[in-house]
Amino acid sequence: YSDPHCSSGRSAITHLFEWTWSDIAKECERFLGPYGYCGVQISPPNENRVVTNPRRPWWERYQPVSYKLQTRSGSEQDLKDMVSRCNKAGVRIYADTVINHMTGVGGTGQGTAGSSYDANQLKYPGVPYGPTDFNDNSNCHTGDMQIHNYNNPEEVRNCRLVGLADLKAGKDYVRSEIEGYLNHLVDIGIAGFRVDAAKHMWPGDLTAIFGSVKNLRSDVFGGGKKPFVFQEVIDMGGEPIKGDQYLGSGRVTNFIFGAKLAQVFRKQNAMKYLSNWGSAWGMLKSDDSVVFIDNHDNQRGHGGGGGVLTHFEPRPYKLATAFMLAHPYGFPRVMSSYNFNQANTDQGPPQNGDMSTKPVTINGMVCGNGWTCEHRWRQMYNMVAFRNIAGYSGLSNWWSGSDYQIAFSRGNKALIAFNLEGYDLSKSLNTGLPSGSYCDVISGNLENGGCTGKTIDVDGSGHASIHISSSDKDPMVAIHVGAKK
Ligand code: LM2
Ligand code: CA
Repeated sequence: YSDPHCSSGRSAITHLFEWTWSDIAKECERFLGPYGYCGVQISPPNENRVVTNPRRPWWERYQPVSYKLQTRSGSEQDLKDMVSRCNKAGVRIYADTVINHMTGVGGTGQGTAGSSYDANQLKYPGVPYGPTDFNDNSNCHTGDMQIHNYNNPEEVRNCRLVGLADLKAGKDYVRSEIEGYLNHLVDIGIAGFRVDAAKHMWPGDLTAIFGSVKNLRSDVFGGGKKPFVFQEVIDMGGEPIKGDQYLGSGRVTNFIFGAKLAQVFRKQNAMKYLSNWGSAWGMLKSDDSVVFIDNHDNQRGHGGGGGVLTHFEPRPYKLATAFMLAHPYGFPRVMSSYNFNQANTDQGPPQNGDMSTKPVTINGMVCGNGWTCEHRWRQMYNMVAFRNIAGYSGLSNWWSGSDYQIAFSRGNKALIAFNLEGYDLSKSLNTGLPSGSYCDVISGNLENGGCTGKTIDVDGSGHASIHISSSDKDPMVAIHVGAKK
């Protein structure tokens, strides 16, 4: 379950948070395929509760009403069309699956596919689930049925997360409904699953569920392939529930990664200490991790959030993302956001008057209509290409100068250098690269045989004179053998 099934030579995904399926299909064809992204994490594709107060918040999608594939991102037909077009473009689709719970308890209403629900009586006829399919006071002992104590794993897994009706995933019927949903997505041609709130599920239930899910479509992926599974476990190191308890059913989202890099790129912890970046920092093994600088939760203070870098601080955010993509540790996910008022952590995606989602407009390389599209920033997409070119080459030629100056290579394929000091870096460094004239892919591109940004010359011994001014827009340079004059 830990192979993302990227098409050949690709190595990073993006999360197109709240995009519609038709916009994602177009983005696969016009951008993600050509620019070398491996895949896309999509918002939950199943029917969710329609929340109108606040007005259609992003988090309504984390309140399932059924497993029908109709949401504000589109219909089942739209989803199928997107998956097949993206697969054709060499881009994989990973579905965000919410299988720990249904809606918040209390109240009645409708879902995005028109199914009714009665959360007073725990009835979800669109599945159908009834009251006996949920955990109750026989296995959740907190009185109010809510989770309060994160030091008690039974409470975290059997009680209600922020009041959400908690499914009894140990029950055969519940498992079979969840498996039916996941198999439906596999039939459509998706490559894997992000598992929302995995921390709130028993690892044994997850291994049983994924153990029964079909193999991926052989016409797309070849025979005998298990879906890629990455499980959302917020483990900052201080609780009895640990990420490594979930490795039997796939990878785990690594939350220490973004928190630690935020400190480094905010100059609260010396960058030179990154020389042993990886398990030595209390993180999972590289092959067990999905890594990211921020996600849709913690960029707005939800999901254990706060303190991470986001697109609201573009300079350190680009530096941290470039480090993530340059370094071999983990399987990286680039966040792609919409703009929002930071005082309003509920705000949903850009919406029309009728509450439908606004399309992503494209002007040159930039997105409009309130979509931020970090994945289209030059520094991001060029570092995705850098990672693809680096491939399996290990980290080499580690160099550090003062506290906030580092450089490293990826074998004889690529080199990156950073200078966060308040003064310039000028230094001859061993790049490990073949001699030649390379374009710095941070300050520009290789176009018509020339560099639109800085040029860096590597001599016959593999050395290059690296110059990074403290006042550079992005105080880093990156070169690779795919962008040579
Ligand atoms: C997660 N991890 O396991 C995410 O980190 C977390 O952000 C998700 O909550 C959670 N799982 C459920 O998928 C998000 C959001 C919450 C929101 C829930 C459900 O962060 O704010 O809760 O989705 O939509 C909302 C209200 C909350 C209310 C709840 C139930 O904000 O006040 O609780 O709905 O009605 C009474
Ligand atoms: Ca649970």
